[in-house]
Amino acid sequence: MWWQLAVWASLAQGVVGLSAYDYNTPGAQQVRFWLNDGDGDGDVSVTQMPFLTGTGFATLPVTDCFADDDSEASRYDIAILGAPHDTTTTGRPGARFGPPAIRLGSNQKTYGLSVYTGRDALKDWATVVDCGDAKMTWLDNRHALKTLEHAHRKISGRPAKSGERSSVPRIITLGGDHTTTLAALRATEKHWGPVSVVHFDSHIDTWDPKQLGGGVSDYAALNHGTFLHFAHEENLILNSSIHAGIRAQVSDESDMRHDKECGFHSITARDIDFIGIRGVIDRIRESVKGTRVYISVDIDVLDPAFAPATGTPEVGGWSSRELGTILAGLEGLEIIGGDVVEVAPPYDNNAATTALAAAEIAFGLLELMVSTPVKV
Ligand SMILES: [Mn+2]
Repeated sequence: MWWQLAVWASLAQGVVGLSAYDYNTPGAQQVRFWLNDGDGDGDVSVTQMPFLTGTGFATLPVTDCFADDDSEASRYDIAILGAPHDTTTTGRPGARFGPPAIRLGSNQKTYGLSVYTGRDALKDWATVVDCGDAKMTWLDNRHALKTLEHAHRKISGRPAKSGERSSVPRIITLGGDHTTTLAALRATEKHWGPVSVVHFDSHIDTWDPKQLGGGVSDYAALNHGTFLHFAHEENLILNSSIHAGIRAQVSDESDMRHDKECGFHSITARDIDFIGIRGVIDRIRESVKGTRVYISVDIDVLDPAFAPATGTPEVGGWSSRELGTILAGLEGLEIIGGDVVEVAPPYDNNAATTALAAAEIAFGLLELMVSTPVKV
């Protein structure tokens, strides 16, 4: 029958069309699928598959940065360090499990070439390593924070690999509750002096210890809501510091007054609706102009829709794309250290949404550090 012929002809045409069609590059020759294409086990490589290798951040090799070795071969420019600590949190604990979760979330970052900047932060001038975690005890938070500070000092205590571009290795810390930032700031002060802190957070974290925690003891005074008060008291930070993404309630106006005394400007979460991402970037750059910068990102700056697994979540935050664009807008600042903190994996979902966001942010910090080398 003529209609049967027509059906067969169109089917045949479809099959021929399919085999010749490359949906990315119309007209290109079809390339044969490589799987099973070869002569057997000779094609199997134990080193080439880059995904899910279960090693360091972005599948970097985990390096022993604590050995007494400052030989040429042991040097690096940028180090990832885990700070598994959550005994100074006022809300839901669990951030002690943050570092391994963020590393797992970073497996997709093996291929480092950014479609936005055209730069591959893992293969640029900087030698980047993952130092594993600081060995912080969960039974004494003062001892734990001292350990973290010493880990920072040890890691940044050897000359940087690329001496012509950077003198001191810079560290990106994976938290851990936010008190871990105080240990990092104490260590950076030794090399860089007081710095501006760009503090992405839904909370101000400058609370007077008498206000947050009720001043019941000196031990209780230092926590993840007061560490910036202590950073100010210890002259670790400059009054050009700035919060970004603030939205959590405070107890009374004295909290905001005290926040100003600690040297902070402020951008609220809702400001982005009026001044836009460009406005947020401009305000941050204006605030820290001419100073060295430490960028601290509390994952709770993101809306719980993007980062549910955190100690003290606050509704109405920024999206992970908005934060990524804001971070990228800080390129060119002299960033001497940074962190992503308050990732508490027990509250994450099966897709590990929070850990993925944290890995994205940590990689964003790495890109900024690679974009702008800093010398003491
Ligand atoms: Mn915080």
